[in-house]
Amino acid sequence: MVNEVLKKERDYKMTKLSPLQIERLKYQPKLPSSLKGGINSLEMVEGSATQSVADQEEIRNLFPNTYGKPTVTFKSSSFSKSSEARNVGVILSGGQAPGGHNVIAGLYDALKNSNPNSKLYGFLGGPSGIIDGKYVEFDDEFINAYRNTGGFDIIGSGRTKLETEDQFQESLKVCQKLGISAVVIIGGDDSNTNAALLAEWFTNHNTGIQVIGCPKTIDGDLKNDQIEISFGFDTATKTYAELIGNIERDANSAKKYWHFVKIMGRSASHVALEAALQTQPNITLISEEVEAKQMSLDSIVSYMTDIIVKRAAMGKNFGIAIVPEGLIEFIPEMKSMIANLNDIMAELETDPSFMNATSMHDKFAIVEKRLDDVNASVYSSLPVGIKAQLLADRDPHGNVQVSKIETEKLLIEMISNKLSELKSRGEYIGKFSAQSHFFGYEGRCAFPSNFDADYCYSLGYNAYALISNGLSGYLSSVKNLTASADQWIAGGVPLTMMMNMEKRHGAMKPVIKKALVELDGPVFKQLADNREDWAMNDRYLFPGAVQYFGPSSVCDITTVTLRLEQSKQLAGV
Ligand code: FBP
Repeated sequence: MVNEVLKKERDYKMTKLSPLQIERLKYQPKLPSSLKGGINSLEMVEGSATQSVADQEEIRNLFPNTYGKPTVTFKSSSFSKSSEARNVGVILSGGQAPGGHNVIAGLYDALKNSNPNSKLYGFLGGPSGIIDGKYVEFDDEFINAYRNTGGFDIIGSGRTKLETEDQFQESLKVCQKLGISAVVIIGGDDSNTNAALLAEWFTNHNTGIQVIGCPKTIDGDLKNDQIEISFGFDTATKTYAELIGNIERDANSAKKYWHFVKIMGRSASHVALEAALQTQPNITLISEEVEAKQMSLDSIVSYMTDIIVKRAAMGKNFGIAIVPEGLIEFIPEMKSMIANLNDIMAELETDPSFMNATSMHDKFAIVEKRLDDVNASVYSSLPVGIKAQLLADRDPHGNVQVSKIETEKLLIEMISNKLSELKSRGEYIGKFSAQSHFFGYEGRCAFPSNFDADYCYSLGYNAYALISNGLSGYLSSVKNLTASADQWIAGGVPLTMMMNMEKRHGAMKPVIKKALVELDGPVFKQLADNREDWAMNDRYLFPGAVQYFGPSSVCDITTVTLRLEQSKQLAGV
């Protein structure tokens, strides 16, 4: 039945393809040369044993079977082995990111290349699909309809956290019913934490089922020495940069608005930083810098107001300000208040007086009573809308849903108040008229850029190489990404290598460590070295739309972030 519904949906879509879709379906993604000979002609080379990035003893104790394994790389071999048919399941997990369909296409092609009788099952609606036994079986026609397309609609996604004994038992039953001996989880840091837990459980229970992760997230925060970039970051940042460039041109034409653009990326500011380097706006806030400099909300507002007033004195009553989505969590007084609030919310979720409170004001009062004194006064000083947004449900991993907090509007309101104050003291403030934007969902399902199409296909293909070499608890890794695709290096990195202990839902849990913007790194330095110039002089850049056909210099370029990070590594800095 489920298959039938999906089939009908797909068949309808196939009759309504746009000219671009028709051409993109024909695009053949590039593979690293080591994988081009096929799955059965690969040699696996082991690196040295690994350890977790922090909290080694706790992580080792929690993952006794999968901890400490070596990194691996693949090289092509002239010896070709035969492979038995296998059944594999795949899950799309967390927020959408351009290229997810190509990971599945790469995995499918590798599986069939290895043995045409192998089967690939897609679990529906994210990790809950493997628990509830909701799945589809892919065939050529199904996969071909989604090659090089954006979105996760091939099987849908979800944010269920796989962590309980019951969930693992149910997953095992479903895998055994379908004869599945390996599961691929395509997700970000939290979803790959799920993958690590499931891998450990399956190994510990001698199930013979392997688990492999693939690094997905537009946020760009799942990266380290082994993972150069998460997929989707390239396309999403290019999409936001196109939109910001368009807004810059509009602002520079009409010269009457300040545009405040909040940009997705959750905690880390990689997306905001990359979009800023591509477009050179007047103001770019970076959450990690705000935290390092211990900037209060008031000092951020003063910094921005100062630029607005100076530009007004030059006759420029317009500009662009970029605000990273997670800013609020990095402002010291807010961070402390949110941490306190998260612990309280974990208790209040089961407290009838809070859950049944009919007015928001009653909820605010309950929360303020429970918060520590300082945190209560920070919370109560916020506008009502922001206070309510901070009480919205946590995601299943216990994170505040920063996409729901309108920081850009909070800043506009506070800057307007500060400007009124200055005006009342007789200072010249020009005219301040602001527009707010939030770019996030617009970029998550765009057609994958050529880079993401190639990278994702390679990640999926490589995931099966890891499976066929008997590995579990590994993340598919493809490196050397600023070189041409044939020189990319395919391999795997143990998931436990990226883990540390963090507080979630009020308790310490093993999680994959998020990569935040490095303030001493070349990417942030590029912004820091130029922002004074960009603030006063309009140095706007207009990157335009992602291009799929045309010269390689236009179609195959990677992000500024990746280029700068790679040049640092090449220089051995
Ligand atoms: P993940 O890739 O980490 O799952 O999140 C991506 C993301 O787009 C974040 O940037 C954003 O904060 C969040 O998802 C929004 O979540 P939702 O789609 O549930 O609104």
